[in-house]
Amino acid sequence: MSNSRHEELGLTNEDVLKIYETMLMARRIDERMWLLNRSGKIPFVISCQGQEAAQVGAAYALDTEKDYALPYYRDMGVVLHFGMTARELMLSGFAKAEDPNSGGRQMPGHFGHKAKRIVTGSSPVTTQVPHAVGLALAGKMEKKDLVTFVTFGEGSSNQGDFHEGANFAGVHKLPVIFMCENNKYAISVPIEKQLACENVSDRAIGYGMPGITVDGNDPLEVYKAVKEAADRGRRGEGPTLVETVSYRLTAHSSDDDDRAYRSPDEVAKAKSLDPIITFGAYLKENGVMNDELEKEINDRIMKEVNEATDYAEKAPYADAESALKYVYAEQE
Ligand SMILES: Cc1ncc(C[n+]2csc(CCOP(=O)(O)OP(=O)(O)O)c2C)c(N)n1
Ligand SMILES: [Mg+2]
Repeated sequence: MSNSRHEELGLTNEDVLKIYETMLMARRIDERMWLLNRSGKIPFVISCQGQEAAQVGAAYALDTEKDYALPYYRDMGVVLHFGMTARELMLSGFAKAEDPNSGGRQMPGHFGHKAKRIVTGSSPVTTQVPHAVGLALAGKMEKKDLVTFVTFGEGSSNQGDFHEGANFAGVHKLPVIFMCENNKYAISVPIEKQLACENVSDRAIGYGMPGITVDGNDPLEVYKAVKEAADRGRRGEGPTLVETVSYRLTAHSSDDDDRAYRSPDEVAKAKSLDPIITFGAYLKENGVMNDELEKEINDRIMKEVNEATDYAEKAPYADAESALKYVYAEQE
């Protein structure tokens, strides 16, 4: 029997099951957050749905002990792979004191976890890009074996921060992986009205780095591209731009109504390529998962999501007195 695609990439059955589990965990947490938002329990959701394959496939190609992740707000799959837990994400959703991301000070989706090498970001889109470039420069100066992995949307690839960061990383051959999660929309603006070039990856040539566009619904394709980019970075050959093409399966956020600017037909068509379903089917076709194992995984994940929800709902809010902590220097 010939090797399956994941075996050709050097991945075991255990590896691909782990990728699937992390993708499914991200999806189930996200779905729960929408329910909590619609029932008035959490203030805001910004979804990863439709982008889990790109996120987890990419993160799986990195070294979580050495590399740094600079995620953007949809990257639940990335931060889960870097070790953030369902409980931590729910604490952030409920804005509770114990939330490691910001102690309940920030909106959900502003990921940050020092011990887990997840660098906190700001609300203005693309500010994480120059941060990733600076971190890679520091790593190079200190001769550390690390790459930085930064993500952003295709709309955000129009921001100056992307172009300045990419140029600097190209000139100085820094170990940065720029990953654009192209989900075809920037809020209500469709891709045709965002870019005059065909692919976001076409922009790489201007900054002296390779650019590649891959199917963002296929975690194995994304893994392969990011693995090659990480290897290049570690060899001192500089940055890479990877574009993953998928589709935003939900509205932009819990405050958006996407019926105003796209048709239900278009969304239904994209749902037929939902990576949770297509990667699940791949695992079954290749004898890695059967119906029984699929149910077992799903049940285990739902139990964890339920426990995380209960814990975070009951957890205390931050004390009012702590509101100015980290804003002003503390007196000795
Ligand atoms: C500098 C800046 N301008 C505008 C916004 C408001 N805003 C938040 S998300 C977003 C759309 C970004 O689209 P894209 O980069 O494609 O990412 P997606 O949300 O589609 O994943 C905008 C305009 C912002 N946060 N920061
Ligand atoms: Mg987008």
